[in-house]
Order: sequence, then structure tokens, then C-alpha cells
Amino acid sequence: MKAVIFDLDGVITDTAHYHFLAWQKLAQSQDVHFDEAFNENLKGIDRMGSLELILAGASRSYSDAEKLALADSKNAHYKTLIAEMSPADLLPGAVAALDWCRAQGLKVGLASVSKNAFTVLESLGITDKFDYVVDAATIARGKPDPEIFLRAASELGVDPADCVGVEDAAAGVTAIKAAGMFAIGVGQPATLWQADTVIPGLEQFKNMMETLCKTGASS
Ligand code: G16
Ligand code: MG
Repeated sequence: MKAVIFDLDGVITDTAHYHFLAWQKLAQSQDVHFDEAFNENLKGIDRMGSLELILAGASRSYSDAEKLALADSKNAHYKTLIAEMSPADLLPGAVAALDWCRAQGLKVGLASVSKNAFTVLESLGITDKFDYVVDAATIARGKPDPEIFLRAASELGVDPADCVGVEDAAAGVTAIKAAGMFAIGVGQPATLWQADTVIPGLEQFKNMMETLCKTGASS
């Protein structure tokens, strides 16, 4: 194992909740039913892809211009929600996990399809903990496509087979497996059944990695 590639939303910080609030407001404005269960399907899905899934429940169709305006308005609301973020918004164990990787000599990458990822990393004060952060604006196909994880591996100079991906979303785990990497799911095993192993949060990351290294489950 030579590199660990982390997802951001829902793994390192709980922006997943802010995405939920922003999409919920948009869905209400269009009279579309929206709840936490539906939101689970949107985790890791890019902005326009998420909007398409929500509008599939609407009673009318939307022009491309209308869709862009709705996506912009969701993003504007989302940005107001994340504007106040600080290092206090790091999830438990996140910094320790990143530092542990660095101390082991592993390369550390970030694979978030969020176009706000650089802003969020800065607010959290952890930008310098990554060797490479994929710019979501340069990715053609979002998760579950493996493109973003393959890009991270290539920029880190590591074979995908020597990478571990860490994800909270089913679409993200699918992307990691399609990239030929070992997948650590963060959250519920029932949702993340495709992952090679699942931990409740990054507080369990170090122990899990040490166990994996000992058993040789990952090269
Ligand atoms: C994240 C979230 C998704 C969100 C996407 C795009 O993906 O999980 O819910 O739709 O970013 O975000 P934005 O609208 O800020 O570009 P990831 O890959 O970080 O889990
Ligand atoms: Mg995520």
C-alpha cells in the first residue's frame, strides 16, 4: 500500500448535511418530495447529476437554462452554509488519520467531486495535509465512474492497485472498486456493502489500516 485517497464530504467533514439542507430547500421550491433517505442517493453525485435525480420527481420538465439557474441557486445557498466553517467542523479522527498516513510515508490524495472542495479544505485548515487534491472542474465523469480516483492515483504517481480509497457514499465506493483499489467505507455496512471493509468513522481508521497491513489484505 502506497497511497490513501480520501473523499471529503461525509468523511473528513459533515458538509453532507449542508448539501442536504440546500437540496431540501430547492426541492421544496419545486414541490418535489425530499427526505434523508432520498438524500442518501445524492451523496458523492455531482451537482448537475443530483439536480437531475431530484427533478425526476417533479411534475413538469425543465429547460437546460432553468436547470442551470436552479443549480446555481442551490450552490449559492450551500456556500452561505459553508461560509462559517472552521477547523471545529473536522469530523473526529480526521486530522489524526491524515497525519498517520503522512507518518507512515503514504501519499495522501483527495477525490471530491465538489467544486467547493478547495474552499472547504482552506476553511478546515488542512490543505497542506494532502499531496494532491483533484480539481473537480477537470473531471468529466463523476462518481460512480472511477475517473476521479484514477486521476488522484496517477497524479500521486501510484498504481491504483497500491491505493486505498476512503468513502462514505455508495457511489464513491463503487468508483473506488471500479478503479481497482481497496475500499474502506465510512458509515453503515448496509449502505456500503461494496466496500472491502467498513468503519463507523475515521477514529477507527488507524487501527483498521494497521490490521490490514498485518494481514496483508491490501498490498
Ligand atoms: C460531494 C457531495 C455531493 C455533491 C458534490 C458536488 O461529493 O457528496 O452531494 O453534490 O460533492 O458538490 P458541489 O455542488 O459543491 O460541486 P464528494 O465527492 O465530496 O462526496
Ligand atoms: Mg462523500
